[in-house]
Amino acid sequence: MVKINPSEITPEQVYLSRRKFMTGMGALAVSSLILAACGVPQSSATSAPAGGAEPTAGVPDVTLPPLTGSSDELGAKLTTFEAVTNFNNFYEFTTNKEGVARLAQNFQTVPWTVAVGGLVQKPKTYGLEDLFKFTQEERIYRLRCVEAWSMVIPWVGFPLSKLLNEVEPMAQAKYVRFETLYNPEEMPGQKSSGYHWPYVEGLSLDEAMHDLTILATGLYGKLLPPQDGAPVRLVVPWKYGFKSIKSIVKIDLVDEMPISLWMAATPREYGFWANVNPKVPHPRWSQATERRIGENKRIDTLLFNGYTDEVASLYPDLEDRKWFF
Ligand SMILES: Nc1nc2c(c(=O)[nH]1)N[C@H]1C(S)=C(S)[C@@H](COP(=O)(O)O)O[C@H]1N2
Ligand SMILES: [Mo]
Repeated sequence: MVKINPSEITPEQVYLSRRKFMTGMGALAVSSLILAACGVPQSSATSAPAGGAEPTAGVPDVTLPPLTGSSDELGAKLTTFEAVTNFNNFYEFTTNKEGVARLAQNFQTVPWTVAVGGLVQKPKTYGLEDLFKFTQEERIYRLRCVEAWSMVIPWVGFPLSKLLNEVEPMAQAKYVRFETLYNPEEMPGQKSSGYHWPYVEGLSLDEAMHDLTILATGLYGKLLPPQDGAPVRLVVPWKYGFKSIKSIVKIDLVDEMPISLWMAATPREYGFWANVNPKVPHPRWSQATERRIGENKRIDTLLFNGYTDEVASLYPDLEDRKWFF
């Protein structure tokens, strides 16, 4: 088992102890969450209190897989937990990457629901406890931001395909549309009129069903901190980071290509597909190289962010620029 320094759990303790529901069963379930996040086996903390109170809605009782890896499959070492949780893009809070963690620290992510609907046979609203019924696994992925920096992040989550199979997409469903929470009271960036809130992203159904596409619930063996998209966010490692939408409340199966927040804001710069390609520059800068956060040297950007073997079959004609921007 990985040894975890007590100071490392502080962010979750702070973030969880603030929850307004922390009374009765809620408090018990949350303390078991903290134990789970520390990789400590759960025992009495999970048992129901005398009196048979109803479990507080939305409070998951989970054991996350502890961190096992130290590098990606190409040998690149993990970006530090410190950097992954203090250098963020989450425009709902601020466009200042170093300021997101502080502004997001009170963000209420429990209870939470994700409404899955549209062109499906069995629409379902998932509470957190439902999301944690899917087996949670560690996935170490490169995250390549369109701004030409990157990280190597040990996510915890599960393939989106498992959830989509449960709701049974209809034959007419061709795309999946994702939406972030809209709540300007908690997310001050949403008071700015510069963007069409809420944040929206989309994938083709084939992309959404690909095994590399996950819904992440944690990183570094712990629950996601708010700044990284708690309680559940998408991770699509072969696309630019902006596709990996955070703090999802709605997933719809649709027949037309969704218009993402970035397509609506700057269509000339941000297309739907947004697959990483070093040879297709952003209109304002090159995508040939990137800076790994925590390192000084620039490294070459890889086609599909290094996942070509896994995903090339999704894109029949790789010479077609439409896949990239
Ligand atoms: N809702 C929402 N999701 C979002 C963003 C955002 O501003 N809002 N930023 C995106 C961008 S540009 C990137 S690079 C990644 C950053 O994820 P991280 O902060 O966890 O590294 O989140 C993506 N998901
Ligand atoms: Mo990004």
